[in-house]
Amino acid sequence: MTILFISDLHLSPLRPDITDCFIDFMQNEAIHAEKLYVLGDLFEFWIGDDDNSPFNVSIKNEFKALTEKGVECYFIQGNRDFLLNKRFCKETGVELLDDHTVIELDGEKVLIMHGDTLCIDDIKYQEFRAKVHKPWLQWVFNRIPLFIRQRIVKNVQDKIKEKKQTKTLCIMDVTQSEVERVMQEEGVQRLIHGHTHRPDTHTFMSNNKEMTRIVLGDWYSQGSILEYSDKIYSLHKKEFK
Ligand code: LP5
Ligand code: MN
Repeated sequence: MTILFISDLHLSPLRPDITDCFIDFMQNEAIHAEKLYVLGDLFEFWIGDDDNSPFNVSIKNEFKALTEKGVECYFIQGNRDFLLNKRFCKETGVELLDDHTVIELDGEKVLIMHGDTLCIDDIKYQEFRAKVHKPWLQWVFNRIPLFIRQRIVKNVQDKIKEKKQTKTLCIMDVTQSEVERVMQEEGVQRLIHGHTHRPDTHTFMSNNKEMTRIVLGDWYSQGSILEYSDKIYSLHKKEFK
């Protein structure tokens, strides 16, 4: 049994190297897996399920091909594709999961999430997140013509870019007390997430229990995949061709 986890690919037509690596991964690695979990930020930005650009259609086709071959695919929204929703899933056979989802692997409960909600010291981001997750705002946004949505996103992105550059790396990492709180609340000793782009495996003690937090890597300069096979987790890179 092989289960794969990926996140933070930030796919866009501007980065054909990432896209090629992703397609190679889907067609030659994921196809042999039992399940594929995408833990958010698959896309650089997802503007809405009605954006059927040739690029988006080509990515959807990769998922469709996989699910039709019997590979179960699951998706958790990231901070860049929080507008990816039911229609994408219907078109591809992918199942949308809640941001905090507990799965069971060989009898062990494992919490999976994107990871942005763990960065609670990044107060400005958390305020921004709360705003863009308001269902009424998303409802309104989804009904604005596509080309206007694209302009809005571009404007907000430009505004945010300046603000992000003033933040410290520490503020943009997870807050350890929040990690422990969430893991205790969900009753798990293993957590897998992305978002921070700092691939690693952290082990620590909390309430006299050994906890493990596995962080997935981004795909900016190579692919990054977590594989669970024969009860072993391994984080590996996939070179761009
Ligand atoms: O992904 P990464 O690592 O680059 O940065 C994230 C945080 N940034 C984001 C922003 C998104 O990438 C881009 C979003 C464009 C949104 C368009 C919105 C359209 C409206 C939709 C309505 C339903 O997620 C970054 C974190 C970093 O992770 C690490 O955790 O720090 O957060 C920021 O930089 C955000 C700023 O701190 C807050 C800026 C507030 C700007 C307010 C603009 C007005 C928004 C109005 C929304 C309606
Ligand atoms: Mn993210």
